[in-house]
Amino acid sequence: PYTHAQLVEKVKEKLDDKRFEHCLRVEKQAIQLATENEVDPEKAGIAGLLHDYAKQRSDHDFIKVINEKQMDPELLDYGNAIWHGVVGAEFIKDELHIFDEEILNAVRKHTVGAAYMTKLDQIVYMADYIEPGRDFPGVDKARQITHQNLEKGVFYQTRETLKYLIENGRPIYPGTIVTYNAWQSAQ
Ligand code: DGI
Ligand code: FE
Ligand code: FE
Ligand code: FE
Repeated sequence: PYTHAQLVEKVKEKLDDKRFEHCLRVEKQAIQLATENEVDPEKAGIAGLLHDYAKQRSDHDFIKVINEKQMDPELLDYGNAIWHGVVGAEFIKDELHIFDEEILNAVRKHTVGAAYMTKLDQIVYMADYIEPGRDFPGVDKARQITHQNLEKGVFYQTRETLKYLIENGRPIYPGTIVTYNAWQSAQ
């Protein structure tokens, strides 16, 4: 297996500086949230470091993996925003030889969430949203809610993301709506 330092190098190789630095901040934020929520901070850190590993792959690369691995063809109706997590985990397996399904699932769910999310899934989802480099209206509220109650943070992010997508006329991946409905009771 690759050492932590080698994984950092691999991530750096595949991303521009801005995106790479975001990944380092998500790693740190995930470790902090893991500590607050009694989750294995090492797993959370690795998942945070790797979550956007595939973010700068071409559409062609993603489409090839979706077809070759016979993933849900409905994925083809979306784009990089959805693919880099759901499909991106396949690049992490194939190129970085990480086979821990808890880590891979946290990467898969980091953009869209899911009806069922482990604490680790929730941590990576929220760390990506509240890492200190994020600056959007509502981010401080998101930070406050998340540190107080991780599950409330999940619902808050899902709701805000849906509002943002609708206001901007963007397509909604059905999984995003599934997440929103499933997490109602957390609010
Ligand atoms: O990769 P990051 O920029 O760090 O963050 P992310 O993976 O959470 O989100 C990537 C983008 O995906 C972000 O601009 C919001 C967008 N997104 C999330 N859910 C959906 C979505 N875009 C579409 N079209 N549909 C969704 O359901
Ligand atoms: Fe992402
Ligand atoms: Fe996210
Ligand atoms: Fe990210």
